[in-house]
Amino acid sequence: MPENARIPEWSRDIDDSASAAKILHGVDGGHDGLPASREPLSSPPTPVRRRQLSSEEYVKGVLEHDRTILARTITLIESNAASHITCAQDVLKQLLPHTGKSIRVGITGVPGVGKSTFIEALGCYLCQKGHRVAVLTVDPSSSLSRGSILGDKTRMERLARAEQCFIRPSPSGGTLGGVAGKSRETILVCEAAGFDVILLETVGVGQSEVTARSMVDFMLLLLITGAGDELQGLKKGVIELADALVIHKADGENVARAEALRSEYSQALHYLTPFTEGWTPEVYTCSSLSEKGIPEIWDVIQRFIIVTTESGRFDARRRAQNREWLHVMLEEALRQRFYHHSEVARRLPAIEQMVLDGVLPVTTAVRELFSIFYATEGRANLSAK
Ligand SMILES: Nc1nc2c(ncn2[C@@H]2O[C@H](COP(=O)(O)OP(=O)(O)OP(=O)(O)O)[C@@H](O)[C@H]2O)c(=O)[nH]1
Ligand SMILES: [Mg+2]
Repeated sequence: MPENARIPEWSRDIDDSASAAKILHGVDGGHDGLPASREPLSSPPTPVRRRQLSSEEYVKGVLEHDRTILARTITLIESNAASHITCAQDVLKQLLPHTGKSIRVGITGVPGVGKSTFIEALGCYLCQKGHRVAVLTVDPSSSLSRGSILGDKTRMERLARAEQCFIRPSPSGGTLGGVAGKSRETILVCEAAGFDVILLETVGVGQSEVTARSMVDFMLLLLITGAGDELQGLKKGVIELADALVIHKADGENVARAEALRSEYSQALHYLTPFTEGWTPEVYTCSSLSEKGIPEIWDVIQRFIIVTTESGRFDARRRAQNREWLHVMLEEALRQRFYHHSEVARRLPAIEQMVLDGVLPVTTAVRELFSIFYATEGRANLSAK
């Protein structure tokens, strides 16, 4: 048995105190509809120390489709330790010319709508067709829903075993550029490793689908019957983010209800503004259990890619997404720098109190804080020269 063979490929191999990916203890049972286990789950494995690779070794491994090195590269990218950031940026820079050649698909919907099961069905179908599929999750809430790794590994059991598939649980925790910053870079690394379809699962209950939308080419919204719009968190804006709607779990006794809901949403779509210019979203039904409707959804995605590539929308969107990413990262960096500035942090509570007591106007408080920031920033810059 090769060394570390029993260690999952997503486990951390470097000092992870600064890592964005936190591996949580499993839950004892009852999670996610799974039966309670009699045996308590064992403690997480002791982190293994492996030799840190050079940036050339990371790049070579990824380009040669080495799954272990791919996983280690993502771990490196998720780390916020200064020494790792330098190496990660070097690796990314070298990988950049090999990225961008995949179809990036976002899958969203409320918890329990069947996103993971759908990804398993679509992913297996794509692997059979010869595609290489990477599955990532953008789920800022995953630190709260303990055990999501366990849940997804169980939902995607068949896909997880497929040679042409790579599943990566999401990082959690506030980091520079947030979870999204890391997910975007993870997409790039997976593309460089030859994955031509990226499936991004995100829970559709808030900001996360907006974030996911800014990373993908095509967005799929899963819906189920009997949940009611309110339950599905379906504000007009969420539906408007989607390039296609799917009434999921259209099997057994649910087929007729799913069909009725499909025509209801088809009507509703007439009143909404499509997210992608030149593309009219439609509503489909499918079942991941029976796999009925899965190939048709892939056909829709392919048609979308052809239509938007011909119109130039595809490239324009990717460019706009990169611009947005740059500015999101810049804003985050500025914010971090400001709030972590020692003098600002020291003086902020008193100034805040004066605002609360009504003795200092907010605009004056902002100006004062900025002059504190600039005064010492300037000195720091001068002394660095
Ligand atoms: N009948 C039927 N049940 C399904 C189908 N797909 C998923 N389910 C069931 O729906 C439940 C939730 O499935 P998941 O795939 O975990 O849902 P999810 O949207 O990923 O959930 P979260 O990750 O918690 O947000 C499971 O019990 C599945 O077995 C389907 O096509 N038909
Ligand atoms: Mg899921």
